[in-house]
Amino acid sequence: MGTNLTPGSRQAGTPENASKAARLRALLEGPELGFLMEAHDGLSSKIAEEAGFEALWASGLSMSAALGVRDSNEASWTQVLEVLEFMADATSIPILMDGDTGYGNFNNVRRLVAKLCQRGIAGACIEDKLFPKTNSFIGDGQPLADMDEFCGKIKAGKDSQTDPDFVLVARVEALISGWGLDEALRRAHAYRDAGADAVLIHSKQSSANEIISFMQEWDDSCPVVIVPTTYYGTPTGQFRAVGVGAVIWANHSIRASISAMRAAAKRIHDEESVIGLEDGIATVKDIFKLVGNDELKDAEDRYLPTDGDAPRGIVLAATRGSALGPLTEDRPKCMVEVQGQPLLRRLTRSLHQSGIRDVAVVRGYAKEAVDLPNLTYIDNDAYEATGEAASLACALGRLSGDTVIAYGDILFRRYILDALLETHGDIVLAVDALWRKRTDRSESSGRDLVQCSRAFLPSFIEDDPVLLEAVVADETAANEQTGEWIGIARLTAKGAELVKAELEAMSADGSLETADLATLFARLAESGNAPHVHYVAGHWLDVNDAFDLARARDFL
Ligand code: SPV
Ligand code: MG
Repeated sequence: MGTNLTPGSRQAGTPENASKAARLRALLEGPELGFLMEAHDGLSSKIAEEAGFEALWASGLSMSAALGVRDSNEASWTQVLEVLEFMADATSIPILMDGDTGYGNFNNVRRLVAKLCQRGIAGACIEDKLFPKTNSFIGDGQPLADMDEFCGKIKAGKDSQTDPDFVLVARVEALISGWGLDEALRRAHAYRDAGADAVLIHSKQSSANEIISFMQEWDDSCPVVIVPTTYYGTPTGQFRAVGVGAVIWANHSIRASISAMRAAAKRIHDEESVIGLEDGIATVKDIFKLVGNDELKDAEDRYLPTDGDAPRGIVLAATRGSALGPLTEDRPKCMVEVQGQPLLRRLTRSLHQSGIRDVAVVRGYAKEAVDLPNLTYIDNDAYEATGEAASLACALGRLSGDTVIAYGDILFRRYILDALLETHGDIVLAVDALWRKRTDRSESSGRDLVQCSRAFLPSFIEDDPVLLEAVVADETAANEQTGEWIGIARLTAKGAELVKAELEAMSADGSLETADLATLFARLAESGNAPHVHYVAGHWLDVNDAFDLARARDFL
């Protein structure tokens, strides 16, 4: 909606970028019977456009009713103008405004028309009755305006339009007031001669006879618009056959909504519950869709500051952690609680505290159990047969810009991440130099031992970058340059591109499925894009088994 025009459905000969007024004009003047659907606010306008209507009737009756007042000019013209503005903003189709009697004399019509043009309203319909108006279906014999005075209003309106295609429709109430066909035709001709772009001939009979008679006498010198509210039983084909220009379905949106709202309110009141209703009404998501929340999300991405360009987080949490036994029967280990909170909650809080608010979690095992709020979830449904590199590949779409990658089963002191975020290098791994102090590692722990270009010795000075050289196969192959990657990596935009390219290469050569992330980083080192190493000295842990869990409690 909004700017989503459907050119195919437009009246032939109207260019796609024509103004709304030009499109309303084409709809009235075109060879096909046109239809205008009543709308009374932004939402009903959107719904009418969604249904396929090419123009809207901003009904005075309906707009008044929606405001809870009578169709007797109780809402001021500027209040109506405000409603119209919402309607016009909400849609891309033209609006014909029900201008009642013009809110006063010729001078009021001048101002009304000028304002409508300013607000992008395509046309107005004014009727030859007296201010304050009375709805045509109330009583009999409503007084008509003096014909010449009304012609002056039409002239004044036409002289005031700033859009050359603005449509002024003159509504003839002679049949409503019981003056008969001749008076109706006399007035219709006079109004056309005064400059009206179309005439609306209104009737409150239950048959279309007087409308058909009018059409048979009409000389076709301008389009005729009708409102078959009371003679709704007449097949639409008959209106086509007699050359009607457009039909207004004048109040059906508000009437439909009254019935629906009344039934819903009564049921909720009587049942003291919404259970019975829920399946039959629009969803909240439907509301979001109608009002275009997706567009707002896109705009936020474009215009809102991105936390000072804070990195985005990717947490890999697809594995079960079977060494934790029954604790991970119904949840993966990232959701195992440590002192009353899931590990993942603690981890994401650490990320948040370091300014990383936009965090995606790659889930796999028991993914339904990973349901913490305010996180984006990505699923690795092949988690049983794949490793961490494959999980990261599931988040390929998120690998752009500054990024922090973390395993979902780690805890660390905040300064580690803060310091890592300060480092240089396109890919930087936090590596524990004191890895040998981590004793009692079980078989299941799968440590990421890595060999670095320089060791972290007592004399270590951070000058030249330390680079990752290789993955160390097992502890017996370790030397003094060995450290343990703690499961956190920081990437710049370029680093993210390098990682992405390597993941793609691994996918191509078949090694992606089972690889862990240390292997991915070692491959980058081999291909001349060695990740930098940022040494830390303890102050972190990962959780693989019950011992780790006990350590985690102490850690906190
Ligand atoms: C309206 O919809 O407000 C109209 C049409 O003016 S009718 O109610 O039929 O008069
Ligand atoms: Mg009206």
